[in-house]
Amino acid sequence: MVDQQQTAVNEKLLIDTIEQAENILVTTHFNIDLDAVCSLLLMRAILKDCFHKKNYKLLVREPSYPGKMIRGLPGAAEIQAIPLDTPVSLQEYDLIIIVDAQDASRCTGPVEYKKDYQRKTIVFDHHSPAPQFSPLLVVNQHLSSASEQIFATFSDIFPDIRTDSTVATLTQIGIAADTGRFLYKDLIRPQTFQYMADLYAIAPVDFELALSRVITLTRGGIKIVHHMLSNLGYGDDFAYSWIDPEFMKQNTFDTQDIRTGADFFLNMMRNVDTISWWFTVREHTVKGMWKISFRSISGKVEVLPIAKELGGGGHPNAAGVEIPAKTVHEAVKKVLSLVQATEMTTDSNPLQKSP
Ligand SMILES: [Mn+2]
Repeated sequence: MVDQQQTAVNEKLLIDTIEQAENILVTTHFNIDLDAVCSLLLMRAILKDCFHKKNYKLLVREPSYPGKMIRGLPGAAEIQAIPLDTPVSLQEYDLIIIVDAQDASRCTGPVEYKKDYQRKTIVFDHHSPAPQFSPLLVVNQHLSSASEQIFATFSDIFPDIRTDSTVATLTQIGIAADTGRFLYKDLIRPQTFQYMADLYAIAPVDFELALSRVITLTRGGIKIVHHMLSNLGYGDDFAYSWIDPEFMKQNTFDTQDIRTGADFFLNMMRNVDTISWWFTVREHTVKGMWKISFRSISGKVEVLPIAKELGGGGHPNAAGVEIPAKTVHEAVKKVLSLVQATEMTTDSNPLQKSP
């Protein structure tokens, strides 16, 4: 965030810890996105080229191998996808690097993340920090993306990576993906564009092609969008919708259908009439839990406070939370009643305010 104070990175601790580590695990949140993938692969490039490490593992918690999203990215073949319910032993690693997530709860699934593991964990992130998690080191200057954070940190320490085409490609894609192609002002600083200009000169990325990995809507996804449109409801300046589990049972969707459909719907609402913010509800992989996603147009209202109120987190204009409820309708009602009780705060930038 632009106005957030930038904390200096403890470079000595970072370098010493990585140098001393023999077995390194690099992991990220479930439901991986392009920033998470690019961050993983940036860490791979840095561990190999700058630290000459051979014993590292890149792990994502996904039910199926996220082939399409990662295909063609340098190093992608080394990413291992392990289903959520498969145990992973964290004991064998002497360093765990978490990228693009605040804490281990979004990375390790049901596997218990013991307290001692926090002391051998380094986090590279750009979300608001999780207060209950205290790793050895958190590198988070609230930049546009975890990819930008990793590049910013290591290009300071190892200037040579600024001219590396693998690093240039991954950093640009991670930044472009997480800023929604530079749409979200809270995430972007002049330095972000400076990096983009310098890195584009090293390796020009075809952004339409690179981002088509994530914004493509599958045919199943279109059915989900259609369903969500039929459930659309409105408040005074907001809209909401949900995915009915009954509808899911009547159809056969894969994870890509659900992800691309739900994301497409969330992005589409940005362009609807006088809507300032919106939320969607869908079933979580954990039974009885519901995934609430909030979005708002920057300069109008912030949705982070309401997500926090429910126990979640994220960014001012893009936040989320998982809540327990018996039915999807109960989950929607829970959010709606909280909305009535909460005054939505307005962003501070007057130039962006709606008339
Ligand atoms: Mn990210």
